[in-house]
Amino acid sequence: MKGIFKIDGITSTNPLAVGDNVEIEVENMVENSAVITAIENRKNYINRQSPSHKMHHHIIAANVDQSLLIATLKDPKTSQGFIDRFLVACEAYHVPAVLILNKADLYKKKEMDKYEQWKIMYESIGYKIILASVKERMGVDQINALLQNKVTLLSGHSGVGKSSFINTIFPAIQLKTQNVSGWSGKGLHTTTFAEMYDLELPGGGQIIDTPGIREFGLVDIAKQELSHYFPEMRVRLGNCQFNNCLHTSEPDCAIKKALDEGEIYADRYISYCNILDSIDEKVY
Ligand SMILES: Nc1nc2c(ncn2[C@@H]2O[C@H](COP(=O)(O)OP(=O)(O)OP(=O)(O)O)[C@@H](O)[C@H]2O)c(=O)[nH]1
Ligand SMILES: [Mg+2]
Ligand SMILES: [Zn+2]
Repeated sequence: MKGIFKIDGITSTNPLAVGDNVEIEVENMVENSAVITAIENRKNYINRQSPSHKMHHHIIAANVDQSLLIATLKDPKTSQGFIDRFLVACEAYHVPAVLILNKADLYKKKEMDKYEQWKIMYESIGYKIILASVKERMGVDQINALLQNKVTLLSGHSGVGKSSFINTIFPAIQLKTQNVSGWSGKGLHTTTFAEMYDLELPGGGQIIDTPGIREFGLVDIAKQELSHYFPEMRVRLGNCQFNNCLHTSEPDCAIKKALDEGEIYADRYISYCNILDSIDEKVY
């Protein structure tokens, strides 16, 4: 890369991200080397707080058509809080999201009950949720069908099977994967950088494998905006008495009313409150 790029005026730990379209200048024909001279404007991107510098952003990927969040209910366990944070980021950046619950082969009654509960809840909000076992090739064709002609971002904790999924649909790639037995909770972080692969599908398409993420630190979302990124709240916002309602203790709040009437799931509302509490309002 030539010089320093400042994109969208944000401080990013990686100015160039997977999925970026760039202009290059060939430097040396013999060595086949080139320098990146410009990054084209992004259609969208997904970013999160850099785990090492809270003030910096890390762009996970740019120019994506959809994101698949791979979650697991066992080895490792993905919490609803993590899922909801990820969904909020996807809503904020206008990236359609699909939930995959992988490792179904390991699920017993407890996990299956949770899946059934999540299925009803997330589908009522408008998110597709697919039960899968990459190991047993269950759900894989259904996921594959979503990938045609699209740029898809794969995300999730370390060890949930992101790279294994790509290996299953595209045996020619054979990415490194690692057993999670003796799981420490921290993850093995087998994949260390994001990489895009062309899919051998009739309609084309690309898939981006990413390193596992432990926490999803949201950036650039103000408290006032947050409910816009919960689809079930977004449709009801016009009915709150105050247009700056945070839906916590204000009178005549349409969200609290929907919650009381069972039209908004308590677990989603809890996620909302937790995220709301975690947003530090920037002081200008
Ligand atoms: N039982 C079971 N194990 C699976 C399944 N899918 C993947 N695994 C195993 O889970 C372990 C971790 O898989 P990876 O594909 O390396 O996970 P990853 O999400 O790419 O992890 P990072 O690269 O660290 O982010 C491997 O041992 C896989 O064989 C599944 O459906 N069932
Ligand atoms: Mg991996
Ligand atoms: Zn309200």
